[in-house]
Amino acid sequence: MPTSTPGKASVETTRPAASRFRYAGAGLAALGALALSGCSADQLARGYLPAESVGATNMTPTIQSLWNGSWIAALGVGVLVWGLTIWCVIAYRRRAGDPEVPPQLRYHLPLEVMYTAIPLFMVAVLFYYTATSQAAILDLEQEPDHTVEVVAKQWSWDFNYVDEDVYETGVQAALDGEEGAEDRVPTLVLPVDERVEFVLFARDVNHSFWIPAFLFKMDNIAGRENRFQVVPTKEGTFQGKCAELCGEYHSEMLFNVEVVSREEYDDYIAGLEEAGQTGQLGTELNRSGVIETDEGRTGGNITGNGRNEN
Ligand SMILES: [Cu+2]
Repeated sequence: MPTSTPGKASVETTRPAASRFRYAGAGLAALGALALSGCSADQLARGYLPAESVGATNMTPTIQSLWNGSWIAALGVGVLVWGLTIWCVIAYRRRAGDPEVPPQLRYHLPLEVMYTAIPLFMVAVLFYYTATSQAAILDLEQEPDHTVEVVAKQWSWDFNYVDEDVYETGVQAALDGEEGAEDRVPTLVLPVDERVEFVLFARDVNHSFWIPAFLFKMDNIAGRENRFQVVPTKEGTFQGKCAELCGEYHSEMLFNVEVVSREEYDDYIAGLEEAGQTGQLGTELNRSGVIETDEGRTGGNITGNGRNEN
């Protein structure tokens, strides 16, 4: 027989449902306004990454989805945590007539297991996607169609086209307010849809080879050799820059990247030959005494080129 519990209803102090909906509605409206202010569906879809990165290389879809997935996961967790926090603050705030100390829930084992296990699971998921993406991005298993040595120096770049045995060399961009600075920086020319392996060196201090449209950068470390491969998949002109603070004119350490058809690439290489830019710009140009190239990691031309002359 069910019996009534006299007095139970008299301690009911929760707010009317309509009031709670008003709080939730205001919160959602604020979030919506934040999300929608000044952004298009396009920008949102690519997570505010540069527009020119869409389809730029074989790896940009992987990087794009890792970026977007991480943000969606982080925002989901954020909204849940903020939502629960705000709900607790409002629903369980102290009211007149409440006891001095509310019921204490410490040493609640299931709760503690839950808030250990769930973050571990989330970190494991993020780790999995990061590790698999990174392994794909840094994979060197395939035979490249071209090898380009990217030699960073204060404050410009040399590009050695290893298979073609030609080079391009640059000087820093003089950013003096005059138009056309981008025409005076070195240009890296790559054939579209062909796999290129970059071999990164530094002549003096550490630098970083960054093509923002490729959504990827890698450091040029003094005395080390770093490598990565990529397949540019979209013709066009992109900007490149140094992404490691390397001294006074770091901001002028700029270059262009032109992804062109195979015919244009061959023309470009022929032009370098005609200009007499044959051979490779090796370690003989390194700043003496600063660099000791790591002998155990030879691979590119530069490591075996004139290193005894220093
Ligand atoms: Cu630099």
